[in-house]
Amino acid sequence: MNDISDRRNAGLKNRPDLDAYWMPFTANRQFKADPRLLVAAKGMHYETEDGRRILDGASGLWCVNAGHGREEIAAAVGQQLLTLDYAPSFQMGHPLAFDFATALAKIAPDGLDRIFFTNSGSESVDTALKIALAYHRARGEGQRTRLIGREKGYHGVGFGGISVGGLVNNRRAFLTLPGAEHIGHTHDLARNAFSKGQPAHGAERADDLERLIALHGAETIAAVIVEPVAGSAGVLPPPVGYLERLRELCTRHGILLIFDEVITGFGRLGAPFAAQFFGVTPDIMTTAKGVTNGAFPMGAVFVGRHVHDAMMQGPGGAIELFHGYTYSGHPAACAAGLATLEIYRREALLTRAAEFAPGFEAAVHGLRDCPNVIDIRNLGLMAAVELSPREGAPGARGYEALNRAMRAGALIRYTGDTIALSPPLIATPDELLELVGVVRGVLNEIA
Ligand code: PXG
Ligand code: PLP
Repeated sequence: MNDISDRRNAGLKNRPDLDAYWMPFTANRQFKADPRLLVAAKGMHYETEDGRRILDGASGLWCVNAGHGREEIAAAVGQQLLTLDYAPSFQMGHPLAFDFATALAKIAPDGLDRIFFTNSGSESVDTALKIALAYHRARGEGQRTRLIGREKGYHGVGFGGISVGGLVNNRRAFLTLPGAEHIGHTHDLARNAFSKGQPAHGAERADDLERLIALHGAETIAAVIVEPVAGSAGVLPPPVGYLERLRELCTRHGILLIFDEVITGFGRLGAPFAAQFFGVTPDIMTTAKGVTNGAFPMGAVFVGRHVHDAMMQGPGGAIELFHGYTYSGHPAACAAGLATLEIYRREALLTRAAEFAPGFEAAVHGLRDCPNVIDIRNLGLMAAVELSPREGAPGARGYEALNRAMRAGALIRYTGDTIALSPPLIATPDELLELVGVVRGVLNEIA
């Protein structure tokens, strides 16, 4: 049975064979013993295989910013696949890729108006790191090869991304690039627990970059990459003044600053991008997820005009960047992206989070008195509730929260013992309160 509605109607009786699919970032044996299957989605809700409606408190995986089942996106993709399903991306073009890049450039932070297309956040990150290296080389500074990330950072799963990434489980079993180093993270419960919005303490953690500069020499450093708000690590907004300080240090030392906006991009904070929200402009910005509302795999790297132009040198017939993907600027992805941007524009979704952030903040911080809560963090329409780990079983409370929330009718994210909320930007105030209410019930049940 292939038809999704048939499968939905058949419910549990029609459960697929679970063995062949090796699931990503999942405890496969645990999942397959007690699977959680979603079969349909519309607006703010998923539907499970047993026909229950689940409020989406996570925008899928931080990507379905305009809510589920948007007909304009489906129609645009279907139409495009029948008009031009695929066009070679190397040495050939098609109109939609140019149109979509132009449309993205119009909402981009100042000067970041040259767009390189990828298929995911991981590819966007690897692309940005490679552009940084190639840029310095093109300017005669090929000795700038070090790439600096931050502890607790998540930059996807490519070899570049895990090298600058700072989540140890994502690195342990693998090789990482030589020359990748890390500045310290900003998670500081002692000084900042229960901060509303940006924490007051920790701008000086940016000065950690000076330690690496003193150790290696700025002339060996190509780029610094950070998430403006760390997402996967459990929603860590930057301390007041921190991003400004990083920007200033990078500028002073000729180091490119890369913001990884795979989660913060496309309205999560109440501005199109975190760069605009914070008023700090990086040299390169990586995006994915919300670029197509999660409906089609795609990523986009926003490159500063100065970086791009420095590489448009040499003989006219020379390829300026030996990099790209079979599916860079895929016609259907561009169609999905253009339809997504139109929805964002028409419904003013890229600034909507600003309107609802204060109410969401108040509601989420109302969970402070629930059992085991040791911190609550928030910015825009993203928030985290950190629980103390159960004695001898770190992560157990987080996993229990996911399962209990599913049973209570809401999808949340968890990482370790931190629960993360990032509802679609179409959420009504009542739906935001409902989501927080489910979390309250769940927290009160967890021993
Ligand atoms: N950079 C950042 C900042 C991300 O958040 C990626 C890169 C990689 O994107 P792709 O498309 O290759 O997955 C991400 C992705 C979670 C979670 O809930 C976060 C992500 C993906 C899946 C789960 O922690 N972020
Ligand atoms: N592996 C092989 C053998 C290939 O031919 C290609 C692309 O032509 C790739 C990997 C890269 O695939 P993609 O361009 O989809 O990233």
